[in-house]
This record gives sequence, structure tokens and C-alpha cells, in this order.
Amino acid sequence: MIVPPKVSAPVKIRTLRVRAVIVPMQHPHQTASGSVSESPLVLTDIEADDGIIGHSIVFTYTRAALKPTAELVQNIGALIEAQPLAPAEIEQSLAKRFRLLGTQGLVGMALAAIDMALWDALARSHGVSLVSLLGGTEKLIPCYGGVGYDGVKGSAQAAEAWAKQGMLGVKAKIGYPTVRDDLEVIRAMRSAVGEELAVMVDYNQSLTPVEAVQRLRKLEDVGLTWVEEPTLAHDYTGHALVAREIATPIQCGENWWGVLDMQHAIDAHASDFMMPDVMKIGGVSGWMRAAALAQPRGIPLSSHLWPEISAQLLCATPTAHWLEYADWWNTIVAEPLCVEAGNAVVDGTLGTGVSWNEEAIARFAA
Ligand code: SMN
Ligand code: MG
Repeated sequence: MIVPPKVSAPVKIRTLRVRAVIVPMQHPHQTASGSVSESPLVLTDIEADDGIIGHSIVFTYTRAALKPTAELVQNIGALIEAQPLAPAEIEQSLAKRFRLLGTQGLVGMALAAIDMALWDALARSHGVSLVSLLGGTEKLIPCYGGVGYDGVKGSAQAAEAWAKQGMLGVKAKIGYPTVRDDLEVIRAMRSAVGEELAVMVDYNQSLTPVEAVQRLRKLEDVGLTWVEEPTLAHDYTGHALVAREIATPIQCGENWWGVLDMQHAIDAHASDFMMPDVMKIGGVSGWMRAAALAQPRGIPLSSHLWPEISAQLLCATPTAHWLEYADWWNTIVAEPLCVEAGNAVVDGTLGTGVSWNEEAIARFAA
């Protein structure tokens, strides 16, 4: 007689710890809409009563948002202590609780910090990777490296360095004073990396829709894999105009808050490809909803920063496209994402793959 397995009592949330760090960057990352010269990060640890600890990172872009976001995570964390370790349930109850305030901006970032740490803790408590917990398996996820708004020489050098590191693509921040400047940078990168690698460009919302159509018409024959955020991220009709007029695929998504923003973009036919940011889309829970929206429409889905957890999520994403590799936070991550032959390695990872280099965290404590 087969004895059915005993359903174990749900693990409960014991405590939440929040730390703020400012990780320096060797090389400031310039874009057409501003520069990132350091990474203010909120690091969240959620300990369950079985002793397992889940970790997450949220990036606040500016020091001004660092302490408020850390405090929000702490305050919201107090609302979930002693609850079962059930991320999907907690995400829904917190979304309701913050309905009146709204879950965009810092609140959304704090909710995502908690969601990612809860899913990490749940996967770890089962001794599996996040992709396994989500029912997926390792897939080949091609990675590209980001190149800043560094001019012709600087962009070509950075692109060449990514190619030497084995990346399968490079993405340049552009939106220089003239489209001729843009073209010069793209051609210099292409000659630096050769014909095999994918080349993408990112305008970081710096053009009006009409400027974007005028400029991008002149980039149609340089073999770009995508043109990212040519205009304002939430101007869905503006992006739709560009996507309609331009043959090169338009990419957008890193600034959408939650899947409702993504739904509006889909309704407006704003973008050929989409790239949710795992923080702004709502953590693991938000990402999996975005993946479900993309699947029936065949929308290729790529990631934005957060390489470790994004690699896991892309393996569980039916329309997985590209992973954006960035080493900005590697110093504080114990085992940064490994990239082999240009593809992310996720096998054998526990949880989301995020754990800490405590020495570096102490060094960069804000
Ligand atoms: C970007 C990322 C992070 C900070 C500034 C700009 C960029 C990207 O849009 O896609 O990597
Ligand atoms: Mg971008």
C-alpha cells in the first residue's frame, strides 16, 4: 500500500533585514537621458522559520531614493512577518493593501524587493533553482553587453571588449546631436565586433516620435537587432507611430510599472519586442504575468539588468529573447552570473542565484 506523502506545514516568514549600499562603477554609464556613475542598491534578506534566507536587490538609480526605498521595504516587511512563505499570495494581498497609494515608483520597487526575496527563499527552501521551482529547465539564453554613450572610439572599444568576453551582442546608448553621429558610432561598433554579433541601440527616451521616425529611417540598413525606447516609455501611441513607420524592430519596457503598463503597450501596438525590468514589472510575480501576456502574442521578451534572477526567469519564459548582461553589481554578489559561449549558465544555481559578498557589502554600506 502506497503511503501518501505527508503535506508539510507551510514555512512561515520570520524576519526581514534591509541594507543599503552604494556600489561604485569603474566607468560611469552615460545615456542620452543622464548618467549612472554608481549603483545605490537596497539589499533585502527574508528569513523563514526553517532558517532559509531569501535575497533580493533593488536599484534606486539615485542616492536620493536609496534611504526612502530601504525604509519602505522595512515598513512593508513588517506587514508580512509570521505569514506563510507564499509569494503569489503575499503579492496579491500587498497589491490590494497599496491600491489607494498606488504601486508605481518607490512603492513598486519596495514590493518587488520583497517579492524577489520571497521567491528566492521559497526556491531555496525546496533546494532548487527558481527556474526549477517555476517548472522550467535551463535554456540557452544569449547575452549582450551594454555600451555607454561614449562616442565613436569609446563605444567601439567597449563593444570590442564585450566581444572578447564572448557576448553574442552589444547595445550602445545613442541619441547623439545628429543622426550622422549615431551612424558613426554604430559603424565603428560593427567594425569592432564583426558581422556575427547582434548590434542594438538605445535612445533612452530622448527623441520625440517625429524625430525618431526621421532618424530611424536613416538607420534602416545598418542591420540593427532593435532600437530601444526611441521616445518616452509611457507614450504608447508615440512608440506605435515609430513602430509602424520603421522596419527595424522597436524595443521597450524597462520603465513600465507592472503588467498593466505592458498591457497598455500591447493594446497600442507600441513595440515589436518587450523588455520588462524585473523590479519595475513587479518582481518574479510581475515577470511571470508579463511572460504570460507575451506568449499568446509571440512577443519576444528580453531582460533589463539584474542578470542572475533574469537568467532564471528567461528560462521559464516561453518567448525568451535576450539577456542584458551587466557586471555593475558583481562585487556584492557572491556568485555573479556565469556566461559561457555567450549564453547564461543557470544550471545548478540555488534560488535566484543572488547571495552576498558580505565583505563588499560592509565596504560599500551607505
Ligand atoms: C539603462 C539601464 C540602467 C541605467 C540607465 C540606462 C539602459 C539599458 O536603458 O537598457 O540598459
Ligand atoms: Mg534601455
